[in-house]
Amino acid sequence: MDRLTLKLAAEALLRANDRQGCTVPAPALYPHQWNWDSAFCAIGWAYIDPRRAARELEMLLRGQWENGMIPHILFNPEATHYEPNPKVWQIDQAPGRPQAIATSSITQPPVLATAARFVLERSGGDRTVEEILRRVVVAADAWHAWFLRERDPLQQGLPAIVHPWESGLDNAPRWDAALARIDPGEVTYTRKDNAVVSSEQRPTRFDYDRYFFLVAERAKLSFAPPTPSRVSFLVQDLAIASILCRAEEDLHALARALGLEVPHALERRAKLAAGIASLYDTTRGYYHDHDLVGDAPITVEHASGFLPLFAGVVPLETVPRLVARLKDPNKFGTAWPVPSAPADDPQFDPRRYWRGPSWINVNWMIIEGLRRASWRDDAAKLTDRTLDLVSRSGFREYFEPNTGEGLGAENFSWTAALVLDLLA
Ligand code: 9WN
Repeated sequence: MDRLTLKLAAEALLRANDRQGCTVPAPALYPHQWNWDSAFCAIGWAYIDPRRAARELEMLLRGQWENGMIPHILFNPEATHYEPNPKVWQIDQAPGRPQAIATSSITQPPVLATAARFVLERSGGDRTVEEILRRVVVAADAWHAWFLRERDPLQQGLPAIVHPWESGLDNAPRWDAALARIDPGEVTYTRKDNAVVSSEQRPTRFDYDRYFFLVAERAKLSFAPPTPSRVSFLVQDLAIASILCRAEEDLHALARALGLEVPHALERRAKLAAGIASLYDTTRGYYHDHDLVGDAPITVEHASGFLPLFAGVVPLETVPRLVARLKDPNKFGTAWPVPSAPADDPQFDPRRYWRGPSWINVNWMIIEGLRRASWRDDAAKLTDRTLDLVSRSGFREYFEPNTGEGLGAENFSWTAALVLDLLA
């Protein structure tokens, strides 16, 4: 596909996946509204129709809980081909849940404010867009505050996740040891994903047993803020910290541009930046996560380790070390970039979801991070290679990093949306 055909096809895909203002990630596999997917989609929509882009973000606000959390899934009652379905989340008794829409009880990486700033900057002063984004500022401010109020039990500027699904990078090897500690017992559940995508490309039964166990645990604990002694899984997630840190900066800029105040955004950003700095391992030369239940660093490497670049918090002297890992053929320098796990990791599985395949949203955040760090040539090369990958294999969910083969769902929305930005 040449670049113009790619652009037209990406636009057509977003239109085809539009469900009255929200873009489903992939109609056959994911028929609801997902949190960070919508933010990435808004970035693509900004090139087609900024009002539609703003609407995508506004649709996410329908799911906000009273405590500020914006959940990872907002359910479409007409779609029944995804599990877990709304009942499994048992949120009917949850304090402060939204009344008008069923949602999951967990969150996802907060890309919302970053996407909103992006949309504003491409909206040409459109009043309707500005009006919607003012509401987004208020909602994002409450959500960001929630992360540091309810999800940072040790007050270290490091938000913790209670479920691998919250990371958005679900079955990344970095969660294996923390999950292995959990004995889920007999969990009964239905899976529908394996009917759409080959099971060798999806999380395993080991993962799903624990995913469903942890969903039930949230309800059992009345959705209370987690502490390491009360929950089975609680991990300080470097990627969330990085994305949130970046989002605070974007929220601050967005609010100012709209004549609003978000007095705590930069303060929160500083706390997060300090938290992220504490996760850099000078001996190994990369950033990592921290397991709060096991009280130990998680030294398993992952592409998420580059996201402090996206936050713009990597010290100048550390950037070359990260870039060297990105280019090393034994680590992240595979034929088709960027593998989610390093090629020399014993857990590296080039066809299985977040354990090896390349994902376009991760590439996009790394490209943005490299640009920020003024590594323009590498950012440009990664952009070209990413576009070549999609031109060759289509708008797939993820890609085999050695062969470039498209894997996972077809017609995947954020792949199309972010291609529109990479082409611009
Ligand atoms: C669970 C929708 C979502 C993405 C996640 C991706 C995948 C869901 C699943 O799909 O997760 O949330 O059922 O596997 O891992 O990042 O938001 O595209």
